[in-house]
Amino acid sequence: MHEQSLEDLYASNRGKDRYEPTDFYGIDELLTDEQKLIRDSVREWVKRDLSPIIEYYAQRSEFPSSIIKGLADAGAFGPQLPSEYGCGGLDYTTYGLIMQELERCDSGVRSTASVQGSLVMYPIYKFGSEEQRRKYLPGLASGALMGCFGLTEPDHGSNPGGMVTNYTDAGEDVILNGAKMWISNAPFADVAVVWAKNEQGKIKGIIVERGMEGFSTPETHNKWSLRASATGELVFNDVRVPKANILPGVEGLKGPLTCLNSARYGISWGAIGAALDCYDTARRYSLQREQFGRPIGGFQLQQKKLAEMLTEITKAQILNWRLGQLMDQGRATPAQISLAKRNNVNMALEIAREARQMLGGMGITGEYPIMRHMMNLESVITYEGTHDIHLLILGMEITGLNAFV
Ligand code: TGC
Ligand code: FAD
Repeated sequence: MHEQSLEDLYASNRGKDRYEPTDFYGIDELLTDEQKLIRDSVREWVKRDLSPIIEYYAQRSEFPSSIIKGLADAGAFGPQLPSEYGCGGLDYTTYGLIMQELERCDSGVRSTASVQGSLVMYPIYKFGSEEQRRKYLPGLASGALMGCFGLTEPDHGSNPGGMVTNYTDAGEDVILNGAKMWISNAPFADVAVVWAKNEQGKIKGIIVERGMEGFSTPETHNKWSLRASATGELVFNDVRVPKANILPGVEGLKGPLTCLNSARYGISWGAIGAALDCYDTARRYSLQREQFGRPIGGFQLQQKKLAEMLTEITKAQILNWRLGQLMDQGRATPAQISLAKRNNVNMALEIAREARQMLGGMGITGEYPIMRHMMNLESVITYEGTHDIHLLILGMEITGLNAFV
């Protein structure tokens, strides 16, 4: 793929994103004016500044770093956290709507925002000291600092409690050793919220900064999914980290899992965005593409696909509207969030597969976003708890019996 300047990309692709949202059951009437205003402004930003360049960056397997400021200005970094730290001070429904609009364009870009807001800023806000909040949150909200979240290890993915990354006491500092794998934003992150065991074997969160000796972030290459998101490892070789960087407010696996509740919630909205884009693309294509002398949208088999897509999207929209209310009331349970993440991501992936078929050969090209969504969603159904892990979480909720062990 030949090099193209950002100016050329914008000049040749601006205005080509003709996405029209679908709201079959009038969910808009349940949203406040502020929620709709913010959602619409993110939608406009996506159309103007993100859509024209996303395919190019995904094909090159490169994160479009030029969008960081735009993401911050759109309020995508920590919208649900208090404004006194430079964050949005908004409700969880608005947070979800922002994630929906970002993932409508690309799951990788939503990933960058999810990690920053829910997995880096949220733990610093929730479990950090006041000094840590003031030191990091304003920079993270403005995009001056970017962060990543290190939980998964080469030998501990679904079972993060088995982690081996650890630190030992060294006076004013601790010495951190180990490695994290599959870490979104790692290659360019300025700070990493890392979960590691202390000498008592208890999991603690610790803020590691780029430049600390012995800390490196090699990039993971050859991904067929989330190509516009940078993924990497976090490697700690006797890294000396000040004790002041340990998050004082939590101990144990519930620390990272509490952050995952917020991020999984955002994903459940993001997935609807990806599904809406696939549905909208397939619907419009079906009206333009003619075979056997008429638009393929006139054939019953294609209508069945569209009708089922609309049904599943509508069910997910209603589910999420209610989940947003529960989040805002502080009543959403981890199992309720698991249900939404699991259902909505699977729904989006199935819609992407069906929509891809509706476009025939054109569906596999970068002329349309569907194949990119489909490949992205293979990661989304795996990270933040796999499809099967969320089923087991629900199974435990229903029966009270733990099927993990
Ligand atoms: P278990 O014994 O069940 O629980 C250990 C402690 O954690 C508490 N807990 C939770 N707390 C808050 N929220 C939740 N959702 C919680 N689930 C469990 C639990 O009460 C207990 O607390 P305490 O005080 O008794 O110690 O844990 P387990 O070892 O049996 O494991 C089960 C579990 C839940 C960890 C597993 O089911 C799981 O969720 N695995 C998935 C791992 C995962 O999601 N990793 C995600 C890595 S980050 C990522 O993918 C980011 S991608 C970002 C992007 O690019 O968008
Ligand atoms: P495994 O845990 O090895 O699972 C393999 C298979 O076994 C899965 O199908 C799983 O469902 C199944 N399985 C596991 N246990 C059970 C069981 N008890 N019963 C039945 N089936 C089971 N992690 C981070 O910490 N930070 C990040 O920023 C991050 N970003 C990511 C970005 C990408 C693109 C990807 C792909 C992953 C990312 N992850 C991140 C890691 C992600 O959370 C893990 O990949 C995920 O939790 C699954 O772990 P695993 O890949 O080790 O699979």
